[in-house]
Amino acid sequence: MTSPPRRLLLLNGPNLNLLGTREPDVYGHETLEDVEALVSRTAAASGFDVRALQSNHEGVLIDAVHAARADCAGIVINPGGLTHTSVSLRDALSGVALPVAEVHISDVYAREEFRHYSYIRDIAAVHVVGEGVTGYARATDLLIDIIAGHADG
Ligand code: CA2
Repeated sequence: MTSPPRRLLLLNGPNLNLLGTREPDVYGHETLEDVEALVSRTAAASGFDVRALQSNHEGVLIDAVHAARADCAGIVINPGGLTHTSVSLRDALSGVALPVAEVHISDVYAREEFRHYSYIRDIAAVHVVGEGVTGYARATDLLIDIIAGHADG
């Protein structure tokens, strides 16, 4: 049997390109570039590389999930507002059958009720919420543990 590719897909959904430019009280001061560098550094420490994509378009994110089937071992995703609305993104993630780590910078459970429900949560192997941008690093490590067979959730 061939071993899984040592690559992760990092996906950030709508509006996360605005990180570090507005609402620092909710999302902090770090930029999307900082997030991508953090995840790349974290993954590299375990010998993984990272393909990073941010999009404001649901279909672009879905296409990236489909493409990950070919050459990625897992997906770290902050789906942004699509978390709470998108059956199609959920279907894509469950369709490719790669382990998924769902990350939210803010504590969605301490915010408006419409942010409490996630279409992704029950299909994600890892769920990290409310730890700020550093939550991406913990989610990456947990996902790599699962890929490497060192943990089961
Ligand atoms: O806490 C998170 O990471 C969220 O996924 C962020 C989404 C929100 O819809 C989710 O409920 C929780 C929103 C991303 C918007 O990002 C911005 C960043 C800076 C300024 C404005 C928006």
